[in-house]
Amino acid sequence: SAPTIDVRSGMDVESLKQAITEHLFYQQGRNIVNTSLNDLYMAVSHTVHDRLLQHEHKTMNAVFDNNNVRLVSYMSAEFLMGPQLGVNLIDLNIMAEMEQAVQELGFSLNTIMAQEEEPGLGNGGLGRLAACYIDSMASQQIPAIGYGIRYEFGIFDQVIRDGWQVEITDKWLRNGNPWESARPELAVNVKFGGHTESYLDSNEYLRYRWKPDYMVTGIPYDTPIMGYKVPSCNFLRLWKSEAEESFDFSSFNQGDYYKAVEYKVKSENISKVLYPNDEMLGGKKLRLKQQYFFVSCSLQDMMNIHLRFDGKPQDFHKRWAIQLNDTHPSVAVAELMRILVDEYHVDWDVAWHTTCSTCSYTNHTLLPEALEKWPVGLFAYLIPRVLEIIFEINYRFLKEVSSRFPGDNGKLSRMSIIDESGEKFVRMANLACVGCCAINGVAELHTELLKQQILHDWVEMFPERFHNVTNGVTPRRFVVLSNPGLSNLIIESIGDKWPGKLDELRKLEPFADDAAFREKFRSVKLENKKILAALIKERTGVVVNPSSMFDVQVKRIHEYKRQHLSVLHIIALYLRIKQNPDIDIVPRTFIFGGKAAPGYFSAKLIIKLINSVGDVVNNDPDVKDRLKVVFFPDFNVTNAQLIYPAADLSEQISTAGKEASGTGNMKFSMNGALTIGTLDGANVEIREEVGNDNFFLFGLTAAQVEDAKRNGYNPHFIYDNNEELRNVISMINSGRFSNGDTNLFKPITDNLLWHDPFMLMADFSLYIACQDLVAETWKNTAEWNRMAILNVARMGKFSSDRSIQDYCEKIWKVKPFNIRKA
Ligand code: 26V
Repeated sequence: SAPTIDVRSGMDVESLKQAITEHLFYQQGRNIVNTSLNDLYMAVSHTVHDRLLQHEHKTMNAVFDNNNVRLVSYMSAEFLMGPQLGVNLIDLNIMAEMEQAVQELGFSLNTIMAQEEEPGLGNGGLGRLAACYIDSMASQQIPAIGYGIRYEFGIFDQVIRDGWQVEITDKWLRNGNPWESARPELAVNVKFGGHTESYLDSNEYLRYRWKPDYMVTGIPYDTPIMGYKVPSCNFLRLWKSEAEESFDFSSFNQGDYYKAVEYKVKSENISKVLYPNDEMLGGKKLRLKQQYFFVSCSLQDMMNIHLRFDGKPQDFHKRWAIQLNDTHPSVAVAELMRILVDEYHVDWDVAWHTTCSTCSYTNHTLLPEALEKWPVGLFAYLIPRVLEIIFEINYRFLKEVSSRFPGDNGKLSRMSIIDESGEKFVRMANLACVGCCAINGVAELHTELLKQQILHDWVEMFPERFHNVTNGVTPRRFVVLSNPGLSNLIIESIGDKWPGKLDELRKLEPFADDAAFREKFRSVKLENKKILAALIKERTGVVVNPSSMFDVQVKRIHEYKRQHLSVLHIIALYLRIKQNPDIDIVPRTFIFGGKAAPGYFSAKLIIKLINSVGDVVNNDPDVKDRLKVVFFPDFNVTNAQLIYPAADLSEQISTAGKEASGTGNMKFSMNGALTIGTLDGANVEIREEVGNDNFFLFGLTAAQVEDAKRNGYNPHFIYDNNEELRNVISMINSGRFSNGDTNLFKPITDNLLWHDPFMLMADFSLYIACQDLVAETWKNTAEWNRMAILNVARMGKFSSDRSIQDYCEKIWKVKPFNIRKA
């Protein structure tokens, strides 16, 4: 019998076609023959969104029917989501049906997917991790809400002009967003400014209330987050700030129209723009407002949900586990206390137990300059009642410290939430450590260094709070969606269970020794490289050879990540060619990508250096196209999905001890790139998993880096004693890459010779030697592909599903909730 068409939830081709056609007409006012690409994208996405809502609705009903379920609240100032259409088709398992439906309507699904403007609501690793984790929570059937900010402008778009980075506003909402639903009925208000006063309640208890200067309304916008081939669907709830309705009314009535408008602008500014936060934000008032705004909105929303279950306010921790993604939301500790104590009149000690039992904190960096602190004065001005609560938390906490460690004043001043060494600051990491029952690092090495270095005092005080949860990435987006060629090859060989159970990939190991499989694997990689080569041509004009080795470093530009170490290697190879034009050298295409914080001068100069070296090397006839250097502009999730699958060599070359984990390293390896890397972050564990023989290791260890610094590291001495290094640096200083300008790159070379805080000089010769080994290995295609296949086969540990299972067991104490069985 003919299938019955169901335009809202049917998963067959006919239903999808009908749904697309109806959305196109009734939502976009178009029909198939006169549609624009964006209207079509909107119609297809609304069709998918309908189906997600069905699952979301069922999931929420099942959860609200069950009084014993503990929910996870993943609080993050950033969610770097990437495009939504493709992953949702994979999660719903209707990619093939949608492809056919769209084709029968006369279009191509790839073109439609390429129309999506990604929500770039994050800077890099931290924000992308949050996106992978909400994907995995849904796939693991953990009831969870991701809470954050609906920035009107996400991370800036990068264009390259004359080799320099130029930032362009990210107007990601300009063509509409079919994935979100505003929920104005769930709006909440957030207080700012003013003063506090005490009063006696009806039981004669001393209470405090906050008389704010003004209030801002938070409107939640929900995006469904579908699990992979399971019925569970969670959501991401992002807050948009608006003027509180009743507030401007009074000033308007008094005729002060401009003041009312000014207040409206001030309110809406809070969720206007994402800070490109690899730069110091000390004192950025708006950033603190953003943090308090989204934390307060989220906690009020969570309390409303808790009360809907008939929960008592002090039992909040039984309903909710909060994960604080870095210290950006750590004001939650004080805000939850304020809500419990001031608004629900819970006793301080009971409220403190509730708060500590609810919250956990993930640290994402060891760099001391990245530790957040806010001037006390700013806190007092913006959120006076919250500051009073922090003082009270601190007073009680320091009493505890001095009774545990009598007479240790150093410890007292280091652990105090308030930094009183000069101008007073609120230390956000200390607030998080005091008020969270669990604290974790993001890779084994990172957690160890955290315990030895910046959080040492806290380990002595609360050893039981410390955990490691090694990061992971979602194989749905970064393998199944990004690399269909590889996915299909794996499915042909070991079946299709692996995307939801990545340890299954181990079954690929025997295929590493199968010449026919290796050949198919090689040809998949080559096809991916051809696609990227075409895109490189389109975006940069540079023609690259798909059969050359694609040597890739894509990530934020930062001195500790050492993009410039790779540049020194490129120049060394260029010099070898110039000295001996007939030299036998492995053809390589060096591909860089990444954004620099707009105020980070050195990072922007590194981008200019990469482009300048590229201009010379790419156009020198002596090179005979054996080396190409490309800076791929505007590295984002969309571009990343085309770059990882095309990489042969993954550069993970940060100074040991500086990269907390890295997650790009995992995406490369899962897509069959070999890694050249230091013993830093998750590289250590990746190498452990894939095997030492299948990983190109070089460089000082974190301990050696520290030792060298202690013993008076002298970069110039290394330079004096290494001829190749001297020639490389001289070539830069000669103006060869800067049209004779000998000053342009001086800030970089001077820094390397006289300071070199990230020890490029110390690692240079080890890196070059290791790269020579990489080149030797590349010449043996069978061996290279064998190693690459073993990398893919052994990456199971780095699925974000495993990370989420670790959080559930070690930290949240929550179990999967099967909505079919509920
Ligand atoms: C912030 C700042 C601000 C001040 C100037 C220097 C600086 C450097 C880095 C940062 C970012 C810190 C937070 C962060 O994004 N960490 C990243 O988190 C990823 C997910 O856990 C992890 O894989 C990366 O290694 C880590 O850098």
